[in-house]
Order: sequence, then structure tokens, then C-alpha cells
Amino acid sequence: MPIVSPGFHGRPRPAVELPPGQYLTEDFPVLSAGPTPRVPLDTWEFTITTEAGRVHRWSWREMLNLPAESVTADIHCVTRWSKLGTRWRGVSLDTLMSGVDTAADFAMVHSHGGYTTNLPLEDLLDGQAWLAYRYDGEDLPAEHGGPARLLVPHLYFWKSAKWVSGIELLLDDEPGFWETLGYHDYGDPWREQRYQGD
Ligand SMILES: Nc1nc2c(c(=O)[nH]1)N[C@H]1C(S)=C(S)[C@@H](COP(=O)(O)O)O[C@H]1N2
Ligand SMILES: [Mo]
Repeated sequence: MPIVSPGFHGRPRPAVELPPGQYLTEDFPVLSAGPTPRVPLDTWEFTITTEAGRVHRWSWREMLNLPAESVTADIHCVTRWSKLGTRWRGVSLDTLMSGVDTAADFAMVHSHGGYTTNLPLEDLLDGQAWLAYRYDGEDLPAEHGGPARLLVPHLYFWKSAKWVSGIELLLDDEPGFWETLGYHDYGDPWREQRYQGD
């Protein structure tokens, strides 16, 4: 039974709720650990490689023919900026994974330029992750990961690999680029999992 004093309607809530330690930004900062790769669409492909070595491949045209979804999401960078209500369009990882037979529990995401990031496979499924190629009604700009990036908004934004080239499914977890350098293996902004040990 909650104890409620008469006339008490709770303390005023802030208009928006941010994960701990985050501040709001209106602009869209660019964070890249290297130069922006230029990925031509005629040779672009996205692959999902299973732990058994089976490769599932989509050309740009094949990917665009898959059902797309519009997504509005809040994004949270470990450098403490958060941006609310960002608007994307892309293909759900559920769609891409629907024909993939795997026993893997983990995924390593690979990008053009060599960036990698790891996450549990279940965090890519159930409407939680997209291969995004439009931002705010426009083609995704190269500095933000175009032609296509991963979008996994429920984890810190370093998990949303820009210029994504493929996903490798793994039976055992392995650290990606920032995870090797001391960032948290999972990276839940609401639990403030910035660094290993948080
Ligand atoms: N390939 C690649 N993906 C990346 C990064 C990167 O350096 N290379 N930086 C990550 C980090 S730390 C963040 S916060 C976001 C930044 O995305 P933005 O530049 O579109 O804001 O991309 C993530 N994805
Ligand atoms: Mo970041």
C-alpha cells in the first residue's frame, strides 16, 4: 500500500528524463575514431556471417527492397550528450535475421575503416536495432555513417556502428574497438555502464 499524504500529487517531474550524467543537445555532434570512409553504393554490401561460417549477403538494391521502418529514438553518447526524438528509416535486424539459422548468443559488428563493436545478439532483435540509411527525411550523411549504419538506441551510441559492413555471429563474447580500450562490454546508459567495472 503506497503512503500518500492528502493533497500530495508527487514532486514536479522534469519535462524530459535523461539517463544519469547526460545533458541534452539540440545539434548532432559527429564522433568518429578515424576518417570518414566513402562507400560506393554499387559495391556496398551488408553481410551476416553465422558461427558456422554461412554468409548472408545483401546488395544496396536488395537491402532497399526489404521492408523498411520509421524509427524515432533518443540517443545517448558516452561523452554525455543525449539527443531526443531522432528520426530514422531503415531495416529492422529482425527482418535481416529472419532467414538466418544460428545458435550464437553474441554479435560483432564490423564497419568500413575497421571499427568494431560487440553486443549480445538478443539486443539486436525484438525491434531494438536497425540498419539505418535515412536520417531526418534525408539520405544518411557520410559523417553520420552513411550509406548505412547500425542504430541500437537503447545502448550507448558507440554501439551504433557507422558505415556498417557486416555482423559476425559468435558463440562467445569478444570485445570490439572501444570495449578493448576500457569501455563497458554492454553499455546501458540507464545503468550508466560507461567503463568496464561500472
Ligand atoms: N564506424 C564507426 N562507428 C561509430 C564510431 C566510429 O568512430 N566509427 N563512433 C561511435 C560513437 S563513440 C558514437 S557516439 C557514434 C556517433 O555517431 P554520430 O557521429 O553520428 O553522432 O557513432 C559510433 N559509431
Ligand atoms: Mo560516443
